[in-house]
Amino acid sequence: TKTNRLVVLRHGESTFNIENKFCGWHDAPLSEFGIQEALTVAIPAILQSQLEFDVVYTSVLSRSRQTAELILSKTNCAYVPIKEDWRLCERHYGNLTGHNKRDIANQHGEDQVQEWRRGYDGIPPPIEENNRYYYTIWSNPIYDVIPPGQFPFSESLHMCVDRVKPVWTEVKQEVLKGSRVLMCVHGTVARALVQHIEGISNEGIEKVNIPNCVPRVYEFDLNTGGLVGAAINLGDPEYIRRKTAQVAAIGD
Ligand code: DG2
Repeated sequence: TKTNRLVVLRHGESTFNIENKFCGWHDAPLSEFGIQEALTVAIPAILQSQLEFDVVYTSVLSRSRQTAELILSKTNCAYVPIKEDWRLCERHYGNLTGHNKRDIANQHGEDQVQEWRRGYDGIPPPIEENNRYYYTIWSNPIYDVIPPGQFPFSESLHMCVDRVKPVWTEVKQEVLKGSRVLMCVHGTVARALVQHIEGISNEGIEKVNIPNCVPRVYEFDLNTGGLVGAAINLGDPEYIRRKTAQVAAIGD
């Protein structure tokens, strides 16, 4: 049977990830470590598996775009087109945006924070005008493409799953036509994609955590459109386990 592969990847560590702050729609760049993660974790894994791409999808946020550009420039694929889509942005973290995850846990309790972070229908409180990032997010020109009425104030995983769905439908068609696609996205968007692709239940996806820069590879049967085998995370299993546990935790 003829098959084709698709890669889903979360961007490298951002300056907000390193400070353990909720980021969402704030456009934090990659940290120095995040750049190194792209160079020393994602790229060697992609080269070792001899993966090449015909098109790369990113969100309109710098951290996903920067990661994609690093990968393309170091894998002899600098000519590959990048398609930006706002619907691949991280979920909007509402009024949690910019706050330290541990501080929020100390104020509201760990269970509440984990419900906001991982609960399928956990919607963080909507962003308010006195939030430090309220105006920078609203007025960021990267969001000018958003249709009227669709600019969120906060989003659950469920809402993110719904907004990612039409993009996934489009990408799947391209994959099944033989296009080799890399999707360079965010933690919550990667979980939304994993749910669509692997058909995981709403309860099941709450337990999935996505580490930065670990390529997740899917193989599709081009005749049936179905998955061939399970997803494969490229890289050192011990490293992936450690990083996944870090993402799951609230941190200190
Ligand atoms: C993180 C995810 O998203 O945070 O928005 O803070 O992938 O863009 O770094 P990303 C954020 P958690 O849901 O893991 O707390």
